[in-house]
Amino acid sequence: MKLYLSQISGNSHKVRILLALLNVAYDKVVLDLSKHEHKNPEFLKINPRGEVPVLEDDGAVIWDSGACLVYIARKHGGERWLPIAPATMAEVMQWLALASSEIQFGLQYARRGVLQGRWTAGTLEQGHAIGRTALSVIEQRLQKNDWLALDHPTIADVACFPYAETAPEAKIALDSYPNTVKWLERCKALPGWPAR
Ligand SMILES: N[C@@H](CCC(=O)N[C@@H](CS)C(=O)NCC(=O)O)C(=O)O
Repeated sequence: MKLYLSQISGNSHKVRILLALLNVAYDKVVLDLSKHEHKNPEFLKINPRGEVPVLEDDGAVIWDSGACLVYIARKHGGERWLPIAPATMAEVMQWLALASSEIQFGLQYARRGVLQGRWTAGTLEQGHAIGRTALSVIEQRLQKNDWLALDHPTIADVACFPYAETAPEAKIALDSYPNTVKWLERCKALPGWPAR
């Protein structure tokens, strides 16, 4: 298995987390986004979106962090990380949807703007408004539950973790989200959970 990633990328971090939790060996190809290596013609043949992460395995090429999580969970995670019963699978997938909508367009893009000065998808204020929607949804769920989708950790938690953790880098303090802070710690305490 080969993972194309960048060190700063929260989406790459999601895939690294699941591979580490499941103890799956893989080779890393680290791209330097500041040198636009993800826009090289060679890489665009692998991912026409010109983004990391991308996973290659057994002839399959999978781009998008959510798709990578689904692939790894189904291949290596048994029933635990992505169950296949209709209702439970859907409950997990709704959090992957949050990760690729409000979390990406709010928390991820506000962080990118703050750290890299790139504001291609709205202002800091707009990013904060969308990002706070994501954090409120997470916070509300965690008021009565330890994990996002089910009563144990799943790829829902992995998908939502990185940009919730880095919200302060997007200038969103987590003080107003105490259950989210506890959940971040709970995630990091899982055996094998890798540092950023
Ligand atoms: N929805 C995609 C988003 C991927 C994405 O935004 N990747 C960033 C790094 S975290 C990237 O490669 N950005 C390239 C760019 O901004 O030009 C996913 O979940 O994988």
